[in-house]
Amino acid sequence: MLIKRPRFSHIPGSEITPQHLVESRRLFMHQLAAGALTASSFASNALAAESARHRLAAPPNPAFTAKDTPTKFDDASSYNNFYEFGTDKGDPMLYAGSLKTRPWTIKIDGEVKKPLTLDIDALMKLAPLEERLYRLRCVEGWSMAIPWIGFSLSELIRKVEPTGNAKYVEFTSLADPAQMKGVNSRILDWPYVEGLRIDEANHPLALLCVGMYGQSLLNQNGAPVRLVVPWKYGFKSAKSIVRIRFTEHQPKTAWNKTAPDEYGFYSNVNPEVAHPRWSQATERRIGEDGLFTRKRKTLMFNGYPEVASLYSGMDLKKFY
Ligand SMILES: Nc1nc2c(c(=O)[nH]1)N[C@H]1C(S)=C(S)[C@@H](COP(=O)(O)O)O[C@H]1N2
Ligand SMILES: [Mo]
Repeated sequence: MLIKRPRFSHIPGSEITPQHLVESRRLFMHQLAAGALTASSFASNALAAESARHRLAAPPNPAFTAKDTPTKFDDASSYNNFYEFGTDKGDPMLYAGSLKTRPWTIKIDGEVKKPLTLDIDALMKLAPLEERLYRLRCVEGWSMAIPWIGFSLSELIRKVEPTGNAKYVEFTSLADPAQMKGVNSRILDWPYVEGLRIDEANHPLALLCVGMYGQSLLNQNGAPVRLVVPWKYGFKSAKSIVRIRFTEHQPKTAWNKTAPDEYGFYSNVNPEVAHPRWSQATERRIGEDGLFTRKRKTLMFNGYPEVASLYSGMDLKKFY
């Protein structure tokens, strides 16, 4: 997120991004087809194997596929917010390589009848994986459309059987200064904590996400598991989650603790409620950043009107 209003500057994909591996594979196939494969193509072959290792198959779910053109993989994996690795957009790509995502354990506890401690590979088999193209709108005023892979968070909630006291769900990200250089800075009150009301968490749109663009999540995008809540500002979608706790009281979230007048608990995308320091009425779609490109109008609930009933009778100016 931000302290100061940022200016978008395009960060070119690194030489080492998996997209580069994909490109190499394409080249390899091309050479293969052209019969021009020689010993010198051996290197691309190794790159192809590396790319295949991350492949994650999931059929697209048409009911959750936005009409938008997907953002380029290179942009989605190089222009990131993940303050545990630094505050610049390019920091996560540069520094998240130090995060070890196996073994990885997620604890699900609090107000549930069946608490669970799950290994990430077991979590990934809890429900069928599917691909969903969702818009992601950052509070900073930019957006993307990303083909995420995962399943509805409600699938997990069902398995742990929340008690009658479970009114909220709290999500905690890993905060290990040994693996995450940004955690040594005091820019946020670590660990990164986010939360949802339980009915929001149970909405089918709320996605427990383990992949994107046909492969497992890259570290900079929140590997091995993150949340994606497409009708809320991006910061609600906590990355690299280690704990999911069901609570009776509203969780204290990291951004709300840091700047309560700027970041509320709900944080629904709302073009009518300005951030105290800038309007939220428009957005820049990453990849459409040409000199003469018009900004897009931001849509209520980020263009997911089906969630409106969750907030009926609520003053969304007050509960921002
Ligand atoms: N743990 C953690 N989760 C986080 C953040 C963060 O700094 N730390 N940034 C948030 C913000 S502000 C946004 S916009 C999205 C960005 O997700 P992306 O980089 O995969 O597009 O992640 C969110 N999740
Ligand atoms: Mo954000």
